[in-house]
Amino acid sequence: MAQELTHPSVKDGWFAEISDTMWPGQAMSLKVEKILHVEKSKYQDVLVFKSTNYGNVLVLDNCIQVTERDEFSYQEMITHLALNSHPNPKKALVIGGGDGGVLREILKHESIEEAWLCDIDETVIEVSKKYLPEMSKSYNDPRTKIHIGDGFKFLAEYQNQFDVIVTDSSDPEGPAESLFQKPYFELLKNALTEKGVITTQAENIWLHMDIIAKLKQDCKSIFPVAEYGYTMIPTYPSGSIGFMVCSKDAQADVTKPCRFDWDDKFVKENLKYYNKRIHEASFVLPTWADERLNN
Ligand code: SPM
Repeated sequence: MAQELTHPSVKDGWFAEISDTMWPGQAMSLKVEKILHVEKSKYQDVLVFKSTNYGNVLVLDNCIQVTERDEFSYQEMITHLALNSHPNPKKALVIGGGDGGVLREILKHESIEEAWLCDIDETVIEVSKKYLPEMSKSYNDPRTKIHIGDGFKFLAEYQNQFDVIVTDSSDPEGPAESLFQKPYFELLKNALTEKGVITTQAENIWLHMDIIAKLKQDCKSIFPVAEYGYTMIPTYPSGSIGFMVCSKDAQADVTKPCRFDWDDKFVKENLKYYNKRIHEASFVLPTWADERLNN
């Protein structure tokens, strides 16, 4: 009989997400039904487990990346806030995002001719294909192009190429730290076409205001338009996560969709979180956060 898998973050049938630096003194716990996969990839610790109430869960370096139950909130918002802020996106790129969820969302836009994904860790892609089939289904789409490698290096080779770039990174400690710094945003800008738009995951207002304020300041010094919006998601620390949305077009107002090509039937069948009203509402911040970020 195969031996049951174990992992140091799972004790007495519960997974606990502990980080003394990113969310000190608090931890998200999920009840584990079965550990499905444990691996040290070339870059990180990879864990997949079946939870009792949130479906399959992908954890990298002890941080929850996605659960099958609430992933749509993050993937739809990080993608459609950017794509619907561009007048006619044809070529899009995801940096990170190996689970395939952002790719799936990009391909919901009919105008998209090519959707590129650059992730450094092939193991994440392979594990997602096996345990997160609904997220990774777009790897079979003929418009998808995959590059395994470092996002920073990949971007440096492209100029004026992509209409939209989504950075679906992990948190700014360890390997993803450089993806929160100014030189990375310079590269993003150079890789964009004339009216290009980017989004990047931008952490939580309750926990990471200093990181977000610095990010916004840096983005503002590079892009004429940079706005912070957020979404609700129960399994990320403190229940929400933000996005920085930037445009190269000084006339763009990314807080409102500049187009919305889907009819009601498409929305009902394909979108569970994003809609026109939530696009606008996601940029309305609580007073204390608004004062810090927008004044
Ligand atoms: N495609 C989804 C991948 C998620 N990318 C990482 C988001 C990081 C969120 N920070 C908090 C993570 C702690 N659970």
